[in-house]
Amino acid sequence: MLDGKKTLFSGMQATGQLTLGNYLGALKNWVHLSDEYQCFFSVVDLHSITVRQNPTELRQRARNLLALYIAAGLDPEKNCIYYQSHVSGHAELSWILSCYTYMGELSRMTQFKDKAAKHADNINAGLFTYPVLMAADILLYQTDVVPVGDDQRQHLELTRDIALRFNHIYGDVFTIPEAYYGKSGARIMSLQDASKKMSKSDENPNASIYLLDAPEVIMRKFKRAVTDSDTKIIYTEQKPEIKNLLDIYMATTGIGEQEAVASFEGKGYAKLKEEVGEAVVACLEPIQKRHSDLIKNKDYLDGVIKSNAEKANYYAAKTLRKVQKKVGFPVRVR
Ligand code: ATP
Ligand code: LTN
Repeated sequence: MLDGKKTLFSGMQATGQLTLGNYLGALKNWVHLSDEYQCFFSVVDLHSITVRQNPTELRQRARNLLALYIAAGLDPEKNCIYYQSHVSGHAELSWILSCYTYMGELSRMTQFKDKAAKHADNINAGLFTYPVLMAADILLYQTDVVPVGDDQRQHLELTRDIALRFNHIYGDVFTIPEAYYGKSGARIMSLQDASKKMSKSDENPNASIYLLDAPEVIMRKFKRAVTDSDTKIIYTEQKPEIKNLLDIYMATTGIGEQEAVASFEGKGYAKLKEEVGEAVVACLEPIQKRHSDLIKNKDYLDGVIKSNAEKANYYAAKTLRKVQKKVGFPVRVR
C-alpha cells in the first residue's frame, strides 16, 4: 500500500522490438490499471543479459522500450517508469533471496528448461536464477498485484513461495503478491502461423507487427498474412487465422464481435486484411508520434529516467534495509 493505493509491479525485457501482441496483451492493460494502483513499470535489463546481447543494441532497445511505455499512455509523473539496472536493490535483494530458494524449485521452472534448450551453448547461472531476480523485482516494492501473461504464472507462484518462506522465518517482511491475468481473448497470434503467439523473438519479421513499424510495412505484413483457402469471414476456433485478424480488428477499434463480423459480410479476405491493417495503423499512429517526439526530446526523457530511478531507489532501499536487518547484517553507522 502506497499513498492509500495498492502497489502494482510489472516489467518487460528489452530483447527484440515490442510487438502488437505485447501492446494489446500487456501494455494497453497497464495503462488501464495505472489509475487504480501505485505502479512501478520497469525495463528489466538485468534479466536481458541472461541471453547474450549486443551492448549498443541493448542500450538503444531499452531506451526505446522505456519511451514506448510513456508513449502508450503511462504517465511518468504518476507511475514509476525506470531501468532495473538503475536500482541496485534488485541485484542485492536477489542475492539474499537466492539463499532462500532451492535448486529443486528452480529446476522445475519450464521457462528455464525451454531457454536452456534454445540456448544450449550458454546455459549460464543467471538463466537458472532468473526467477529469483524476478521475485526480487516484485518483493522490493511490497507489491500487491502483478499483471503477467500465462507464461509467467510459475514464476509468480515461486515469488509467493519465497516471500511466504521468508516471512515465516522473520515475521511480516514482504507483502504477498497476487497475479493479475487480465481478461482473456487478448492473445494475439503470429501472422504467419496462427498456432503460435505473436512474439518479439520470432525469426520471421512478417510474423509480427512491431509497434514502431511504418504504416506501409504494417499494411504489407497484413497483406502477406497467412489465411485458409476458404472465403468466409466468421469468428470461430476452426478458422484460427481469420479469428486472429478479427481479434486484432476488435482490439484495435473497440468494435464488438457481432458488429465486426457483420461489417465484413460479403467481403473477401483481401478486404479484411486491408481493413485490419488500417485499424492497426490508426491505433499505433498516435503512439508512434509520441514515441518519436520523446526520443527527440533527450533532456526531457533523461530527466524522467533520473527522477523515476530516484523514486524507485527510495522505495527499494526501504525494503532492502528491513531485509538486511532481519537476516543479521550489521546496522550502518550514519
Ligand atoms: P519473447 O519472444 O522474448 O519471449 P514475447 O513477445 O513473448 O517475448 P514477453 O516479454 O514474454 O513477450 O512478454 C511481455 C508481455 O507481453 C507479457 O505480459 C505477455 O503476456 C505479453 N504478450 C506477449 N506476447 C503476447 C501475445 N502474442 N498476445 C498477448 N500478449 C502477449
Ligand atoms: N519475466 C518477465 C519480465 C519480468 C517481470 C518481472 C514481469 C521480469 N521481472 C516482474 C512481472 C514482474 C517476462 O519475461 N515477461
